Amino acid sequence: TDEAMVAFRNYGLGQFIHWGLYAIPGNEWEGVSARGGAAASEWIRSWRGPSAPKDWVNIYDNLYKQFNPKDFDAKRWAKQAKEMGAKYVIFTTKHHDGFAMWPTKYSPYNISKTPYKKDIVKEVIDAYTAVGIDVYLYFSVLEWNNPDYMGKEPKTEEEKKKFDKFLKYTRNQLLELMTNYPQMKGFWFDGTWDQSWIKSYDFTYNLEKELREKHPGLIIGSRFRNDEFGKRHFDSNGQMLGDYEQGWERKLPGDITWLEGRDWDCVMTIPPNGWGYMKDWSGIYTKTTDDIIDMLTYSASLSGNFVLNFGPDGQGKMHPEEDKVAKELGEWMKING
Ligand code: FUL
Repeated sequence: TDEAMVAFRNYGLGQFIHWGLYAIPGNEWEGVSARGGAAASEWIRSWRGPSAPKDWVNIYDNLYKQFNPKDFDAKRWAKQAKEMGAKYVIFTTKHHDGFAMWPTKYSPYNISKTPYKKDIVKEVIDAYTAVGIDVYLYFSVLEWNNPDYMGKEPKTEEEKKKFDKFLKYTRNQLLELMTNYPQMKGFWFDGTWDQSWIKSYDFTYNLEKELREKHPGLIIGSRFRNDEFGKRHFDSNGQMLGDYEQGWERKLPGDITWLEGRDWDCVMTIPPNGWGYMKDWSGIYTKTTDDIIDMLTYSASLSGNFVLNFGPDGQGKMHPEEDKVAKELGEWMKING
């Protein structure tokens, strides 16, 4: 609805949280760093090559047996976000590894099977909602460990059947999230880049209609479907405000005229890349609070929301550098926000 979009337009600053099983290794395993390869932090399950531990995927897929974050306190996160001046939070309900942070009925690979057991999505939603911060759910369609997920356009009858099953599963999980957490405001989709999803026109069209009918005012990010159809609600841009391969250079993007007249947000990390927890931040250029303020004010000048990412560790604590930026940004926001 219009009111929902007005709220979205007025957020200014948001918080992104990437938290899942990848927080346990924190970009390294038994002293060996995964840095440098394509497999940074939340992508670490794809760690390959000579530096990767033998049997790595199997080790990764069993990490859930150790997930028991003793320092996790959603209220503390929410308080920090509030003091930082964030008006909305985007939380990873399920990243590309397919592990669900809520006790989904539709897959056994979920939080209830960990020693922690409790529903983390619920804890996050309750805590943030209580301090007046709107909650959006990050949802990866792509699932690395799901045999029904193709990663390509299904061709044979058998592939079509499998993919059909996968689409039904995706729909079930989305409806489940909206039913379980009616306070949520929207979905920030991801992992929707391959042809199997992109070409499911009828499915995505009907799904969007159904989701919005069941949850009036639901806001859906552009990565739902990366075409004009998908861009109806807002453009979600990753790392757009800096050259993250080379490190942040206070360099503004070239042509951003396409953002004019659109609703958008830009999500950014403090280190050059990597959204989930990384233990070791040494030797990489990390953005300073001044850099962040530059990006935030620049986004605001183009009527976009700026979203700062946090990757808590396996116990539920933010990285000390993230704590520092949050505090300094909060002080600035109190005066200028
Ligand atoms: C990308 C993902 O592959 C990254 O892991 C991260 O979640 C980023 C926000 O979006 O598409």
